[in-house]
Parts: sequence; C-alpha cells; structure tokens
Amino acid sequence: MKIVRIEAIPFAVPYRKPLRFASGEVHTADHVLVRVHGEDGLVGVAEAPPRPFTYGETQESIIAVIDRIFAPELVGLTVFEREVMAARMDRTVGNPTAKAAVDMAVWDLLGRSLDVPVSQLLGGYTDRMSVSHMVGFAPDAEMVAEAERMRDTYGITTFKVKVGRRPVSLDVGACRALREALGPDVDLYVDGNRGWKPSEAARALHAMADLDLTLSEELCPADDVLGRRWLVSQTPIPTVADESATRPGEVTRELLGGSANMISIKTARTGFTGSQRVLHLCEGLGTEVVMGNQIDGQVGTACSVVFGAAHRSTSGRAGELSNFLDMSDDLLTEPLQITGGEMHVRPGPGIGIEIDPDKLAHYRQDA
Ligand code: MUC
Ligand code: MG
Repeated sequence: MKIVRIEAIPFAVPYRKPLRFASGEVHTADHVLVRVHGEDGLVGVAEAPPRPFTYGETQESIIAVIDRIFAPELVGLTVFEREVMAARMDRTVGNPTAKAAVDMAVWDLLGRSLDVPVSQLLGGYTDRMSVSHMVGFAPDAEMVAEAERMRDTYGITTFKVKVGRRPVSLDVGACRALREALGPDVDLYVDGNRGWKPSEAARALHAMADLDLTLSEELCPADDVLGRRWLVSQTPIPTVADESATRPGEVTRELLGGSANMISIKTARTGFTGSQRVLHLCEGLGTEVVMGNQIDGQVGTACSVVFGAAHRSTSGRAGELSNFLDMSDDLLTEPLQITGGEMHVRPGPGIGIEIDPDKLAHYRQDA
C-alpha cells in the first residue's frame, strides 16, 4: 500500500502539574501529531514531543522538517519500504523525534492495513509491561505524596527520581525521604539529566549508598568523557545512558568507552525501526535496557508499551509509562489505563489507538 500524504499537526494540552528536572521543565504537551495516509484511506498515527533542552527540536522545527523534507521524500513509497524510508530520513542529521514519529505512524498504517497489532509484528513477546513513574523536582513532602498516590491509585512500585540539583544535598534528601516513606519493597532509581559534575555525582551516590538504588541515569554530561568513565568505576549501580545514546553509534561509543553499562530506549526518539536496532545492538553486547519516557502523551506512551511488550529484554523491567497522568487531557477516544502497576497493549490493529476528532479539533494549534 502506497503512502499518499503525511500530515504534521501541532497540538497543545496543558499539564495539571509541570514536570521539573535538571535540564528543563514541561508545562504543556505542545506536541506534533503525525498522520500518514495510505492510498486505501487508512491512516497511521504517532506523536513527536519537542524537547529543545535534549535534542534541539521545537514544535515548529518538527513540522518544518516533516512538511519540507520527509514528506516529499516518502510519499509514493509503500509501507513495506521502511528501510528505504529510514535511509532517506537519515540523509538529514538530527531531528530524532520527527523521524521517530513518522516511522511509528508508518508502522501503525502497516499494522492497520494487515489488520495485525504492531506489537505482534515487532516481536509479540507479551501483552503488557510493569510501569515505572518519574517523580520530578518538588519539595520532599510533595515528591513523597506523589509517589504514594501513584502506588495507592495505580499499584506502581517502581519510581525514577529526578536528581541533578545544586546543592546535591537537595536530591539526597529527597531520595532518602522517598525510601523512608515507601519502604524497602519499591524500586528506586535516579536520573540527573546531566545536572551534576562527576565529582558531585560520586559524592551523591556515596551519600545514598544505603538507599538500594537500582539504576543511575545520565548524572553528568557525555562531554565529561573521562569523568563519566571514572564515575562508572566508583559505583556498583548500573549507569544508564539516555540522552547521550540516542542512536546506535552513540550507544556503541558510550558502552565501549566505559561511560555507561546500560541503555534507555525511547521510541519517541528512535521510533520502532531504530529502537529495534538499538535493542539488538544491546542484546549482542550483553547490555541491559530500560524503556524510557520522553515525557510522552498517551499516543507516545502507547508506542512505548507496544515496543516494550514486543520484546523479552524490554518487557523484563518496568517501563516509564505513567507521566501522561499529569496531563489535563489527551487525544485518544479511550484513555490508556494503568492497573495493578501494569499497562496492557491495546488489542486492535496497528498501535491499537484511535484519535478522538473532537479532542483533536479542540487542542490543535493550526485550525
Ligand atoms: C528522562 O528520562 O530524561 C527529561 C528530559 C528528557 O529528555 O526526557 C525526560 C525524561
Ligand atoms: Mg533520562
């Protein structure tokens, strides 16, 4: 089936409560809905979240690169020519979330045209994932209250705590308050979004040595090359590369350079095609992975669970699938559900979601 049209639609949904972290904060989901139209009238969808503080993309830049470069390169190809699509999009450097959304919308269209769920096309390992919730910066008591609410309401027992503030003691205190309130049975890990220097990160990890942290992610910038390598040698906690490892070459560099020993996979930046490349590279190297969150809305979260559930090594650990809960609304006809700490893949063809036309009309920014 041929692709006849690709649309990039800006929309904006306010957050009830902003997410704050070392590299920025998000108050509104000002994302781009990508719709790929097939010649038989079927439409595939996905969303691109602009993260200027991580990838340099904005809502406007995502729309421009899709409208001006990717759509003309891809219209006329069939949904089976995804390798050609990837090669053509890769002629343009950067723009990871724009490329990823186009890729995933094409997979959605492929699944719909075959009447098969994408999760089964990708690997079909299981139909669900455990959920991990990201807790952003706030006074300690608010961070604790949020984690307790997520545990009591949704059954979530894995939490990623944002760290990377100065002074370092703020984050150490927050992690300690969370561990004391939640007890030994929850999994806690930390993500610094490059906020600390290597020496600060080492000091913080030392101060938190009794908190049984399971992972530490991106505590300092990738450009602190030797500092990051030294930090890995200072801690028994696996070091996750996230924004420093956004494509296979970067994954290889971080791992072989000794600056990380685990990788965060985000469908929002590598789509389904690129995420499989990263996953298979990690499997080949014997490296663990975690499904990360690009502060996705429900469309993006549905993509994460589709990919995460499809594969053995991504479904074996809680994926970051819950931060859409802080949005005031979303675009789906049926909201995603988290129960008993788990999210299921939707059973329908493609990604398994439908966009509510009234909600899209209400939140789109170009009408
Ligand atoms: C994360 O894992 O880092 C915050 C910034 C970003 O790019 O993604 C989020 C979550
Ligand atoms: Mg991260």
